[in-house]
This record gives sequence, structure tokens and C-alpha cells, in this order.
Amino acid sequence: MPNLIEELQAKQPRALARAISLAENDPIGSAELFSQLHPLQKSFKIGFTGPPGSGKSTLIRDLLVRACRQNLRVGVIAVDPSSPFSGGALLGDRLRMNLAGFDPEQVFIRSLSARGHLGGLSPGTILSLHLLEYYGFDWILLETVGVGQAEVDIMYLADLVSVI
Ligand SMILES: Nc1nc2c(ncn2[C@@H]2O[C@H](COP(=O)(O)OP(=O)(O)O)[C@@H](O)[C@H]2O)c(=O)[nH]1
Ligand SMILES: [Mg+2]
Repeated sequence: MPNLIEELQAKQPRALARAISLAENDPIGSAELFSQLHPLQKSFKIGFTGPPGSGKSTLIRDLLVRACRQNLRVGVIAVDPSSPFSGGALLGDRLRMNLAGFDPEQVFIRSLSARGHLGGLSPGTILSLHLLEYYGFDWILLETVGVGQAEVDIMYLADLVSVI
């Protein structure tokens, strides 16, 4: 995977998307690979948690609009409950946010599956946050469905937690 690391170092958005897929599909195998990437700066990480339908994605979209006006670069990870049919993430959040037409150079949005880790954040999600920080976003926004342990995990990872 030396190419992937080089492309990440060159800040190619497609490499970031591929790296997150790898982190999600093989968190144990990719943890060592990605541990060689050391973020040069700290991103301001905000966690959004609360029950489904409480308005987390809507608030995140409004924050994205404000961040873009201030020329901030923002990475978003939305952890959706696993679909009982495909095991993948539900598309709703990403679609709703993408429809707002953000500049892909400035805003990166990714839905991840909870993969049965409803009791907290999955290793793939934690690795993905590390990748976004390495990539150099000013803000990282993380949306999770509030189910107890996820709020506890998010408190350790985020600089600010918003319960909606
Ligand atoms: N009236 C009202 N509706 C809202 C507000 N925020 C979100 N909604 C609506 O509530 C629904 C669920 O919002 P969403 O952001 O998808 O919730 P999430 O599941 O927590 O991400 C959507 O139909 C939104 O349009 C709000 O502040 N006021
Ligand atoms: Mg949502």
C-alpha cells in the first residue's frame, strides 16, 4: 500500500476516500499502516449525538454552510445504524448533506456503517477520524446515533460534544 500513503501525503481526496474504506473493511490490518501518518495540526472535533430524527444532520449541514463562508475545511463522518439488508450505511445523511452542493475541495462527507458496534464507536470510525485529522481539516464533525456507549466514546475523542 505504499501508493495509498503517498497519495494521502499528496492530499488527494480520492485517496482519503479509499483509505477510509480500507479502515472500515480491515481496521486491524490498516491500523499499523495508518499509524505512520502523523497529523501536523490538530483538528477541532465536534461530536453530535442524540436519538434518530432529532436534527443532528440538519444542524451539521447548517454548520457546514457557516464553515464554508469562513473558508474552513471540514470533514464529516456520519455513523448510521447498519442496514439490516446490506450491512452498509444508509444513504440518507450523505444525500441530504451532498444536495446542499458543497465544494468537494472544502468539504468531505462520508457515511460509515455502525457494523453492529451500536454500543460505541467502531475501530474503523476511530481510524477514520485519525485519517481526517491527518488530512488537515480545520473541523471534523462526527454524527452518531445516541445509544449510550457511543456518547461515552465520543467524549474521549471530541473537543466538544453536542447532544441533540
Ligand atoms: N421543526 C424543525 N424540524 C427540524 C429541525 N431540525 C431538523 N428538523 C427536521 O427533522 C427531521 C430529522 O432531521 P435530521 O437532521 O435528519 O435528524 P437526525 O436523524 O438527528 O440526523 C428532518 O425532517 C428535518 O427537516 C428543527 O430545528 N426544527
Ligand atoms: Mg442524521
